[in-house]
Amino acid sequence: MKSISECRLYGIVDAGYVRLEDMVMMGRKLVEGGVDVLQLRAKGVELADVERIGGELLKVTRDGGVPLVINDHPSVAASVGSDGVHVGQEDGDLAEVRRVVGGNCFVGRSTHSVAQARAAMEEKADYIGFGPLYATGTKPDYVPIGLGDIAEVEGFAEVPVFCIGGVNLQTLPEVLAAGARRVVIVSALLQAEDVGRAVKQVNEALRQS
Ligand code: TZP
Ligand code: MG
Repeated sequence: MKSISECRLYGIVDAGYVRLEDMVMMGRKLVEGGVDVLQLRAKGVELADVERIGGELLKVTRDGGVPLVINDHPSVAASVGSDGVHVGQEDGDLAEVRRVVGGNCFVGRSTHSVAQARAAMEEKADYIGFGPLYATGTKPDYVPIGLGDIAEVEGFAEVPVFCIGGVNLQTLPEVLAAGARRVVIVSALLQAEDVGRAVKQVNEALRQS
């Protein structure tokens, strides 16, 4: 299976865009298209459903040789046996998250500023998300941080940095030019007419950078 440092394109199956009954099919499209790592993000969904869908997605990601990350719920990550867990700024300290998920599960942290990215290095996150770069309907309450701090964060980060928020085929060139090496793309993949083709186009652009 790919290690998180080998990953450049991070896809998310997000219940804000995908009906629960379609989550596994969408995960399969993303993985077969070629995302390097897949997250299950299911805000407001019953934990039992997150656990069930997570278990089904784990088979999909295992078949594809990519890690599965569960967002927000360390206990579900532990019960599903996912490869990673992702937590936000409000989700407690990483030592507690690690206590719940155990030593074989990597832990990612959302960061929204240079200071938060530095703090995530100190608390030994295994990777960080950095954004939202642009305003995005996927996380509507957050102020976009722009592209200006990407190079600085890439400069000091000792772990993979996944730039996130409003990344799509149109914005990707300037995101990469600003110093990004890895991206998370949510709506632009989930809403694509042909999801697999959209993933391949992004991977092509990433390869050229
Ligand atoms: N965290 C920061 S921005 C964001 C998250 C989960 C949403 C990114 O979604 P999109 O649709 O790729 O802008
Ligand atoms: Mg969270």
